[in-house]
Amino acid sequence: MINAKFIKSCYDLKSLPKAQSKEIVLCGRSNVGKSSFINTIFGVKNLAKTSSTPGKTRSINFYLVNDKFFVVDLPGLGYAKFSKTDREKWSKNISNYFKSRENIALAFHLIDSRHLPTNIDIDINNILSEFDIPYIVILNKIDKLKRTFWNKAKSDTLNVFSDLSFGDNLFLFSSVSKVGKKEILSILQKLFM
Ligand SMILES: Nc1nc2c(ncn2[C@@H]2O[C@H](COP(=O)(O)OP(=O)(O)OP(=O)(O)O)[C@@H](O)[C@H]2O)c(=O)[nH]1
Ligand SMILES: [Mg+2]
Repeated sequence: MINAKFIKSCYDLKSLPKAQSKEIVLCGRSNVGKSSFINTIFGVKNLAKTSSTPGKTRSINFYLVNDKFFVVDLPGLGYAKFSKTDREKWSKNISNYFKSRENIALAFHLIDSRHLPTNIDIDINNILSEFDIPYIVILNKIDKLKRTFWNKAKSDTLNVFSDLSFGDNLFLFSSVSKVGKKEILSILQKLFM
């Protein structure tokens, strides 16, 4: 049984909770499905707030799973309707978060499986690599892609991020069809449960 509860929302890095538990982090472009991923993986419908309008998550949100580890929902990067100042502030916040938080055990970088990785995805990958954060790339919303395109989505991603290996640190996922849920839960189980 998984027990997940909301801990707090932080609007700046000064108010982050004490780093007393390991944490896993959800990052990626705005609207790629980070909050939905949390709800799907932990089986709680509205644990993390989702929205069809991009830019829903505007704070760093902490959840505690099984009283053991934090799950962190980051705001999406690159939402065009935010002011440039806001986008730059959050981009900096997120970079500083990865730089300063020593208890990060794993990051899930969600990428939209329907498109090639964008410049924002490349920026995120650079941040994770720069600060030596172990990460897994999730090709999300795979329910929107016909099966005949699944291999192409994988190989397009591998062409951009050549260090990835499918089934190890690259997975297909969907919060709608639940593809990939079993595999991700098994990774978390090995890490924490
Ligand atoms: N078809 C499909 N839609 C999804 C999936 N995951 C999320 N969505 C939809 O995509 C939209 C955005 O989902 P969120 O989970 O709020 O995305 P987010 O990455 O947290 O967005 P921000 O907080 O704005 O950065 C919502 O309409 C979701 O229902 C998926 O796997 N498949
Ligand atoms: Mg969100």
